[in-house]
Amino acid sequence: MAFQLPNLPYATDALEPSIDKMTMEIHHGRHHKAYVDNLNKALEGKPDWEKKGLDAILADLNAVPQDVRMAVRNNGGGHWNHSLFWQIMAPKGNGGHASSELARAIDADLGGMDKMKAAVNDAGVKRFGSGWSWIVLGNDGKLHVTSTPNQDNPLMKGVVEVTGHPILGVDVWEHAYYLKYQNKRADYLAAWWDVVNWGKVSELYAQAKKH
Ligand code: MN3
Repeated sequence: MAFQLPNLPYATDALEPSIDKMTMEIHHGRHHKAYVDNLNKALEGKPDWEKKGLDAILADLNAVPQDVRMAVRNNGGGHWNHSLFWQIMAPKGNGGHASSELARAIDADLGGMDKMKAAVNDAGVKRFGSGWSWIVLGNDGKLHVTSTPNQDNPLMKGVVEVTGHPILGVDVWEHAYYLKYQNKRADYLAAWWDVVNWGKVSELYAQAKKH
């Protein structure tokens, strides 16, 4: 069972005006597809690794054969990160609200919704070059805002600064926003909150709490 490109849970124009149709088409159909194809190429002839599952592979990259470790880190991370990204977005007005449990944790750990958004935006804007800004549930049971370079992911123990289970992640690679926002990453991040699927983020928080 090779890794597969997941379908988008909405049409490519569904996130307008925050994210334009052409960006979604290229981002999902070409960028994400390339991560999936290259991950499958890296693990070709290594069925044990495919069976292990992507979460477990990313959490223990040092166990991946050295000759394909960097390809798995980049493309496995890319596949995982984008699969999350599509799920945690919804058309404007359809994203629902944070569950009371999640809202309480955001208040307690991140100073409330406004401060949390400012922290995620700040981490995204300050990420030099390409990467992601995240909210993770840490091993301490608290929420943390963090950022990773390239396609690194907070599951990658021994690789990233802050490990934890991601419940929200925003792509700050130029390919995620350049057609519409050009160099204005902060404007993209500001508009992005309109299309967050809080129902899904709440679900991911509840799942992460069970781990
Ligand atoms: Mn991307």
